[in-house]
Amino acid sequence: MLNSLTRNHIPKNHPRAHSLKIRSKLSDFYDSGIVSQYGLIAQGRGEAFDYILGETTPKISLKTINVATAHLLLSSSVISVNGNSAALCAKDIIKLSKLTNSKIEINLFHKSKIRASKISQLLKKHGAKEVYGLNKKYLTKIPGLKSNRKYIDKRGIFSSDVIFVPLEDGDRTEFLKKMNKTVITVDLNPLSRTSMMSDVSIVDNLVRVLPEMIKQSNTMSNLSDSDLQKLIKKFNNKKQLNSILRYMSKRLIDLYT
Ligand code: PTJ
Repeated sequence: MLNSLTRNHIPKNHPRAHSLKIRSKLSDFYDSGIVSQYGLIAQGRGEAFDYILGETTPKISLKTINVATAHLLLSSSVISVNGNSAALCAKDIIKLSKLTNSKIEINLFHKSKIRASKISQLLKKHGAKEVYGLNKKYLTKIPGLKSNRKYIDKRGIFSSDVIFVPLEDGDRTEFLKKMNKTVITVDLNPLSRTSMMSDVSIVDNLVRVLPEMIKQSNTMSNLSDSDLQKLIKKFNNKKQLNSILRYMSKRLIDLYT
């Protein structure tokens, strides 16, 4: 209630109005039990990096988004959802999953049955038919991973080739790679363990990435499998990460001088 009031009182011409609205939205979803308290901290961490990016999608990231979309269109894929990604982008997650025929699975770091069920309800409200990761009967573990992210669904992440991980920092990517998965991540921090370990690291804000992936999925749906494969083959993630780091460093210097 208080948060909705705050949102209504953000002046339209406030220089940080958009960012404040997103903060307020996340705070509302914290109140309703979708986002964990740590999710609010993660948002602040992301904001700092987004500030350096200039709060727009750099051209470099557009290319990475293109390759990520090619992967989703080409292979059996799952979109992994946590509290923050559900709160920020539930509608777009469903749209993208439909366009790319990807499954949706809830995977939480701060594990909570109630929160998982609320996230599932939110996703279903936006049109998700099936949400994996909730039914204990189908859960198995990522070998070697200690955190709660180890629980994965046999029908979802366990049996899919490409795992799309929006917004997390941790060791899951490394262990998914040990399972021979192709991992696509979205993380504003190019130096996070997740960004460093994944096959396709999108360094950008999830709220901009998903609409772009939806747009690209529509335009790329006519491409043949071999065209999609060519895009993937040409891509070098390490080079992309270096370019984005250089881009961010230059922005910092330009802002200073
Ligand atoms: O819902 P749960 O329990 O699974 O918890 C989810 C969070 C996000 C709280 C959990 O995964 C966590 O603690 O994440 P970290 O370690 O804080 O990492 C979050 C990463 O996401 C950081 O590197 C942030 O820079 C980045 N980030 C935050 N917001 C965004 C983002 N990246 C892209 N888009 C964003 N909007």
